[in-house]
Amino acid sequence: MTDQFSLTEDQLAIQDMAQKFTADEITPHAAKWDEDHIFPRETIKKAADLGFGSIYVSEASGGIGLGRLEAALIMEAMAYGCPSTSAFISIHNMASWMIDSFGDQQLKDRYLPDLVCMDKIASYCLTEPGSGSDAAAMKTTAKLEDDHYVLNGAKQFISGAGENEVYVLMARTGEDGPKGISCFVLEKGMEGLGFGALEKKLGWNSQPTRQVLLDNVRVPVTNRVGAEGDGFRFAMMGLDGGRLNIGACSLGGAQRCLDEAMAYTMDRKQFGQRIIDFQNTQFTLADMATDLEAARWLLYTAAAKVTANAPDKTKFAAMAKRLATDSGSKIVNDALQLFGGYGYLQDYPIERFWRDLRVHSILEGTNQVMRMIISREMMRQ
Ligand code: FAD
Ligand code: 2MC
Repeated sequence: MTDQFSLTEDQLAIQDMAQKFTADEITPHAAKWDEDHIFPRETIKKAADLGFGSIYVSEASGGIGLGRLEAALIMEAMAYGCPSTSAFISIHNMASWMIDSFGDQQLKDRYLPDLVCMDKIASYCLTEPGSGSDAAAMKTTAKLEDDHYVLNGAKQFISGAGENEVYVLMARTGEDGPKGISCFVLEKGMEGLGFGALEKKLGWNSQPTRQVLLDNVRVPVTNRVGAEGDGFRFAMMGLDGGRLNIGACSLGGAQRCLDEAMAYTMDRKQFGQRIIDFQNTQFTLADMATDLEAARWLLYTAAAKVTANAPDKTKFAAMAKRLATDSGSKIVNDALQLFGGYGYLQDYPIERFWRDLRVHSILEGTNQVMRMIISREMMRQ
């Protein structure tokens, strides 16, 4: 199992560990987390005990220093139980990686020890009420006053806001456009840092989403990540990996629903025969499996490219996110159809996966933005 189209022994072992963790700690509880909107902080901490909070944070900073394919395997495995919780852990990984990759040593020393073990959890704050897809049009300002920046503005749709302790936040320190944006680390409890009301959502109910509100928040200069003006580039580099993970969460959710649909259609009978004995069912299942494998292997290829810092990594990450999230949602929708009316009930997990995966085509860059990135790169190359 070591040729270029197979996972290595180490990767299989990581996948196995993540699958076992999911079966024991996530799958039995995910429906309740969704129904009662429970944020499973204790389970997330147990995931961090296995290193899943710092998958691609360097070993020098206390992380487990793995590559993006390993991260995708872990996210895919955890999403088999709960896509929302898996994606939440992915966002923390993305924000922690930005501090590790672009922060200076004092910033790493101050924040990463608590982040790698997830005693503290990090949010990623890019989107604003007036700038979602056009992220570089952000209006939040950071004005330098002696040894502090003073931040004012609002961030929209922030996963973990209000619960999390650390906020990796992009704000404008200079000119209009991407080159005037810098990256900062903020902490819950800083004066003037507030949160909006809890958003009521279609899915992703195991984690809170709120606005982050900035009213003259004084942030020490030492909390700036990297140089002034580099924040947008850091944010985009973070998203190259984040998008792989969101795609992987769709793969895990789709695999779960495919497995559930196989089992259900083998059991359920109509017209005197099993649902799976109708050729329509077999063809539907065959297409679901084929589309899932195609998306999975593009995603694994893209992950290897991001690890290797390949010149076409951004294009491949966008392609993989687009395909895995669209295919994942279609596969879950087909599974729901094969369940008939029962797929629509909360007695079965399909409707939860349907709701949770829907947002993956929207966040971390909509799938229209993914097409924009892909076509731009095609024209450039
Ligand atoms: P808009 O940008 O207003 O887009 C509306 C529609 O127009 C979309 O269909 C879009 O594809 C389309 N569109 C826009 N521009 C173009 C174009 N040039 N060509 C073609 N079509 C276009 N953000 C964070 O920073 N941190 C988070 O933790 C976070 N978590 C989130 C959690 C949830 C549950 C949700 C729903 C969102 C989250 N987001 C987060 C925000 C998310 O990234 C944005 O919602 C997303 O980027 C889209 O921005 P928008 O919602 O403003 O939509
Ligand atoms: N890696 C490194 N640098 C990058 C990059 C990447 N992946 N993408 C862009 N850049 C650089 C780019 O090279 C350019 O620098 P330079 O002029 O020096 O070459 C600079 O950043 C500006 O890039 P663009 O000119 O492409 O910027 P533009 O404003 O035209 O569009 C776009 C960028 C549309 C791709 C970006 O705004 C985008 O990704 N929008 C979607 C927003 C998004 O994904 N939000 C997700 C929020 S997080 C979330 O949803 C969660 C759930 C956590």
